[in-house]
Amino acid sequence: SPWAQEPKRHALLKPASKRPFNAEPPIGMLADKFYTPNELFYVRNHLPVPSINPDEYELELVVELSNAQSNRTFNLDDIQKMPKHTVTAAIMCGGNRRSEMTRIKPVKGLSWGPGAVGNAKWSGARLCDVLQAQGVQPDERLHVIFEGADLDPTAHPYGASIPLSKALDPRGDVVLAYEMNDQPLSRDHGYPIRAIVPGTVGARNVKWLTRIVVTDSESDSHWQQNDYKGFSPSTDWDTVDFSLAQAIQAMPVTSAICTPMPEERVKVDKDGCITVRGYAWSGGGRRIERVDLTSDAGKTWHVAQLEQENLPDGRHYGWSLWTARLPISADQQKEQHMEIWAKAVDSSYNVQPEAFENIWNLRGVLANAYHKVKVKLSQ
Ligand code: MTE
Ligand code: MO
Repeated sequence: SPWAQEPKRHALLKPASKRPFNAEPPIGMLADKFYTPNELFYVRNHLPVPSINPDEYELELVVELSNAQSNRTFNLDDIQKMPKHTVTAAIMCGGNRRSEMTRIKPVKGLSWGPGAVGNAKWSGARLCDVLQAQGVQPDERLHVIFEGADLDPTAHPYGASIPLSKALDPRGDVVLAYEMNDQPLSRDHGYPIRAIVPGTVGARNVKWLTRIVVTDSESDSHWQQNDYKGFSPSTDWDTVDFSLAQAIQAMPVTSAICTPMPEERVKVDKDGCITVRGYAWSGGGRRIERVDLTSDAGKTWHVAQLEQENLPDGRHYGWSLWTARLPISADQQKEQHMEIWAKAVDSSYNVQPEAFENIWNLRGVLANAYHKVKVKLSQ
């Protein structure tokens, strides 16, 4: 059975599906640490986890230009001997928070809560160094295809691609990573090497990387062509034409409340406030500028305190954790229940949409409306 070699997983990872293994950590723990502990980092596998012997591991690089083709093979040592680059990046699944979108109308996809995201420090060789050493020059028409060692039943590997301009940009911080939070990658997260494409949807961060192709077309894989794309709320399975939509690359701004959790009973403190914590993130290296919270459906907003790296905008790939103290009125305390809303604003002043109705799409991706959590109050 292809499932006989699956790794052991942490008991707190709650599976959305077991084969392939897909799981997110308890939301209440997600904002506890700026760097998500490796064993609690969400796992999104489309296929069985490949078992790779590091001594036999090979990474093939193919450069296909109109006038020339070159091939080169690297082993693990070759990659680890190159200058080591470390970048903090949140990885988020394109379907993160899908379960909230499903409440509007059913969608196809794993029912993710807000935990299909994690933040880590990734170390490895920079893809721009590898490509430059092979003489690859900037060209807006080209793409970089990544293939994994995980194969579907027809022996096709998991694959995805990114524009060459992102791969060659030294500020793009794309790395062939062999470490996650200073530890060797675990099998679930891509051992021995995965592509880390900061600011870009999780699907392009290909694990168990075995092949890189620089060429003039995007990956022809299912996941690049017929999945991870956005559509109008009126597009349905009878009318959808995947060839007309752009593959998701940079993700839109989003945030989520991690504590309190839905339906949790929260104690109002002696100053008449409750404390709310969560995360916020935007794709494309856009820093989070602000997170706003309301407990009265937007009549009054309270600005959260941010915990984030001090990095220039455009190259700010990690998430921001935030904490807010929300004053609770006497009326709310009497009613004993209320709803908290969170919305984030990024450095381009992009802001989350208020509701899911107008961003609903049949695959349930890009689910970034305000996060709304109902809680109960106690004295
Ligand atoms: N890479 C391979 N080879 N196979 C996969 O199934 N899943 C992708 C991406 N890379 C996938 C892959 C998707 S959709 C996501 S969201 C991220 O890996 C999840 O990364 P993680 O499991 O390390 O959190
Ligand atoms: Mo994903």
